[in-house]
Amino acid sequence: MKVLFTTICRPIGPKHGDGASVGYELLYGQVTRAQGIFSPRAVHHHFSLNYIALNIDAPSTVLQYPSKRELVRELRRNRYDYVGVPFILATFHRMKQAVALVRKHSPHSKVILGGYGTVASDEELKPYADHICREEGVAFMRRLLGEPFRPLPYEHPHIVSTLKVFSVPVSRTGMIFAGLGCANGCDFCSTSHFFKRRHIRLLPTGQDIFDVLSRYQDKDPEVQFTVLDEDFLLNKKRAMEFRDLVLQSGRQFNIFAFASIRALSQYSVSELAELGIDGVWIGYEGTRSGYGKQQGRPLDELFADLRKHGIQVLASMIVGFEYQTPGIIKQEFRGLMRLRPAYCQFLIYGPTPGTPFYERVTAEGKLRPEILVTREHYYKSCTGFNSMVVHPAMTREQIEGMQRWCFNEDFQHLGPSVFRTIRLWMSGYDYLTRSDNPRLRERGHLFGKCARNAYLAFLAGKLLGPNRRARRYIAALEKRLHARLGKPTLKERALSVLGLLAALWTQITINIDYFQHPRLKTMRYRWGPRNGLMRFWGESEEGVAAPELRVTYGKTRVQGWAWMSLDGILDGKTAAEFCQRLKAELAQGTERFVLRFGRIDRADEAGLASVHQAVRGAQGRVHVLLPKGPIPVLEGLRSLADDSESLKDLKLPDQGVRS
Ligand code: B12
Ligand code: SF4
Repeated sequence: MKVLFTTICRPIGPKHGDGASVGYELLYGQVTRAQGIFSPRAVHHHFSLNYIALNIDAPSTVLQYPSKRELVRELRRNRYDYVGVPFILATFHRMKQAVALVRKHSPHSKVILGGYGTVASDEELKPYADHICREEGVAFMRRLLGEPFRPLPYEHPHIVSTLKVFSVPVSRTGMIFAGLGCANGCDFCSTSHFFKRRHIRLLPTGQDIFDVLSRYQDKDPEVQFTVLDEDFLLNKKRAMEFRDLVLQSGRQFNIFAFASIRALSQYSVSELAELGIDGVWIGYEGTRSGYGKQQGRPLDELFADLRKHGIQVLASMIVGFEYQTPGIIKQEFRGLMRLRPAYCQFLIYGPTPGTPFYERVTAEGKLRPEILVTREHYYKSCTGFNSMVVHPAMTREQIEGMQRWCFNEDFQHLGPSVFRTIRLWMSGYDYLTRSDNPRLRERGHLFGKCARNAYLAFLAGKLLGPNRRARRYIAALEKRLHARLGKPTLKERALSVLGLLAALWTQITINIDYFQHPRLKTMRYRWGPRNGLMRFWGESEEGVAAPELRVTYGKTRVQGWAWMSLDGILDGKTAAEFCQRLKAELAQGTERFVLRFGRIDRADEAGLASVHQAVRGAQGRVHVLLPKGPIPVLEGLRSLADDSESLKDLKLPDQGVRS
């Protein structure tokens, strides 16, 4: 049984017939969209596909943004039993194209549709789908493929996206999947109602979160994090458990997360900084929107406190609430500007099927008739950039115009977000380096380091900033940095000239639509060893190395001894499975076991703890044999090692039965 997961095909975007904001990037498409060359940029994959592929047993392939030709090539090259396609409403028409290619070039494959686009009705989706997933995808796929139930937490994929400023890579972000859905149930929210206002904790405990972040950081000490979980900090018990582990470990994380005012108000901002939070996405929405999540600390106080600690805020505001008029929107916008967020997003209050807002406006017959010409046209408009509901005070043009005005004014008024961020680093540096708390002082110095690394952006900012005021502000900020962190070296001066050239080059690439589309990324899971051809095509091995523990098992002829050899990756899940098996063997009456550890590439605390528990629980029947010499990953098992003479004399074969 083989499974292919593929995203919709590139190229996508307004120039290719999609909605104005549709693309591969979050910031550039939906947040800093008015900031042109100053927008930080990062391509985002459809992460759900890697997440699911890693957690099913069947061999699978993930294609991220293939062209039509590349998808057809993959369909022809391998015989897939199932093809999974994720989509959202705005890409419904793209899903149809991808499915048509599957039907034509791999007619025997069963098509599975998943993602938030499946809020569309069965009637609409049935022509394209053999199966529809409207729930958490791993459990669904395992059920569909007849694989046994797997409890949470699942294996976590290693997905890093690179952030670029002026086309130059500046940081790497590890994506963390901590939860799905949200209990807050705001009336317009697709994800909350998709999961029926339940919060599914993909990483149920603070320990689970800590383990995943640590694994990323062990591979790349500089990596930063984005946690995908709708209101990450609402579950205080989990967050505080995570914080305790962070403090004990002495690690410093930099985490961007989604958090409501209500959730944030449960903590002091110092606690948030200790936990590693350096950015939060807050729904500012509107001053009279009245959502429960907006209850908590007064906004001006909370935002000022966050700024002082160097924590960036991405604030999202809604345009098109019934109580709003252009005047009220401007008032609310000015209130938002006073809070000085690093980033702003402005979306139009839009009805998505499955939400209470949709139910209400359809019942009241308020969907704009021109949007409803065809169902597909309506879906294509579900981007947050189209006015879809008849408004008591504003026309469609007015609402969409106000949204554009907000994006532009934000840029003109507060300047490029990259410089707002540098300013926050400076505030964090100034405030935290004076703290009594050594952890926070260390954090302050890290912010100082980030600000110093940003020297190269200033020349471009001073020359190309959006207006005189912004350019003067950038120049003043630069002076402040030089005074606090030191004058630029000759190398830094030279680099800032290169920064300017990179900014100009970025403008050219945008103008001629060059380098604006990602290349295909292919990942294979449980596919067997990569061959030269696969490497030639640039396929990634990440998935092939899915955590697994290889176990060889045999029985010696000497007095009922049995042995098991272990190689590979000893993490919580694989160790738990292995220990179950060991227990079963012991229950069958085998007298004594030798557990021989071979080449263990990685072990985590949960894995080591399971082995400890199993060995201790076996009451002397399991003897542990570790490789000679210091093996850092296995140090946690040192206390179990058995160096007795009887084991040394035991002749264990090199080869065993591969299981
Ligand atoms: C990352 C992200 C992006 C990225 C990546 C593209 C993508 N669609 O994933 C980028 C930045 C490119 C993006 C763009 C857009 N996005 Co977006 N995006 C998200 C975001 C923030 C996270 C999704 C994610 O990766 N979660 C983590 C994974 C593990 O969870 P998951 O996706 O829910 O997947 C689980 C299940 O849903 C299910 N599942 C999902 N897909 C599949 C597929 C199969 C085959 C199966 C079996 C199961 C399955 O299994 C998974 C594991 O349990 C969500 C909001 C959110 N918090 O979820 C919005 C969201 C999906 N985006 C949305 C929108 C509207 C857009 C844009 C149209 C915005 C715009 N104005 O242009 C564009 C469209 C462009 C595009 N390429 O799709 C909406 C969709 C609403 C809807 N009902 O249609 C959401 C829900 C935001 C919102 N709250 O409104 N987005
Ligand atoms: S708090 Fe955010 S994620 Fe939760 S329901 Fe409201 S809008 Fe949706």
